[in-house]
Amino acid sequence: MVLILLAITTSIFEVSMANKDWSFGFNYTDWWSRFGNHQNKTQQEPRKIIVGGSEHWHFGYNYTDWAIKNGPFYLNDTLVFKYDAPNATSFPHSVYLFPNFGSFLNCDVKKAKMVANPKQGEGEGFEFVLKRWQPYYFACGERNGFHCNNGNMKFAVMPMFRPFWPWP
Ligand SMILES: *[C@@H]1O[C@H](CO)[C@@H](O)[C@H](O)[C@H]1NC(C)=O
Ligand SMILES: *[C@@H]1O[C@H](CO)[C@@H](O)[C@H](O)[C@H]1NC(C)=O
Ligand SMILES: *[C@@H]1O[C@H](CO)[C@@H](O)[C@H](O)[C@H]1NC(C)=O
Ligand SMILES: *[C@@H]1O[C@H](CO)[C@@H](O)[C@H](O)[C@H]1NC(C)=O
Ligand SMILES: *[C@@H]1O[C@H](CO)[C@@H](O)[C@H](O)[C@H]1NC(C)=O
Ligand SMILES: [Cu+2]
Repeated sequence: MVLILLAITTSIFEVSMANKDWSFGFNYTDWWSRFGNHQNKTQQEPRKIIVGGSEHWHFGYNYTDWAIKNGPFYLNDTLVFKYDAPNATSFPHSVYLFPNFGSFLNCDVKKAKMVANPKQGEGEGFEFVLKRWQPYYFACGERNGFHCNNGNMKFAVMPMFRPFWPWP
């Protein structure tokens, strides 16, 4: 998470350095057009986001990359995890939450809490609402961390407050 924040901060810094207007004070119009929330009012309702998009929740997709490209996520947004129930030829998946960054980094599934079992991803999928202002560390808990470690089935989310000022 710290690394992600650092990367974002760095990229903002680089863009701002490239913009010479900034040396003459803060241009709010310009700032907004670059970094502001461009969603209009109808889009400021909480969103429902399918984790992985059309890839759904499976082994081998880079969910960290997905989370960076599809973020930021906001409070009360819903993440939807879609995965088929296991059958004779497919492996099960699940959704676990790690209590802290360390166990997330190491895919220490024993310390994690299961929030959806291998059957709950069927059909419309398992819905998880980002209710609290805290980092969430998601992963698949199957095969004692193998899917998390080797299958990239993990990502972190820090929901943000929606901007409360109106923008026409
Ligand atoms: C601020 O930025 C906008 C958009 O780039 C530009 O149109 C405007 O002239 C700038 N205002 C000032 C005071 O530099
Ligand atoms: C807001 O965004 C939605 C979806 O993109 C669009 O259908 C709608 O026309 C937009 N409304 C305004 C006022 O721009
Ligand atoms: C997944 O994507 C992230 C961010 O783009 C990247 O840093 C990381 O190396 C990727 N992981 C793998 C295993 O490709
Ligand atoms: C999220 O939803 C709850 C319950 O609907 C509501 O009380 C709360 O104010 C909402 N929080 C935000 C930041 O929108
Ligand atoms: C098992 O599940 C996979 C993935 O959901 C599916 O593609 C496959 O057809 C299923 N196989 C059987 C025998 O049901
Ligand atoms: Cu899995």
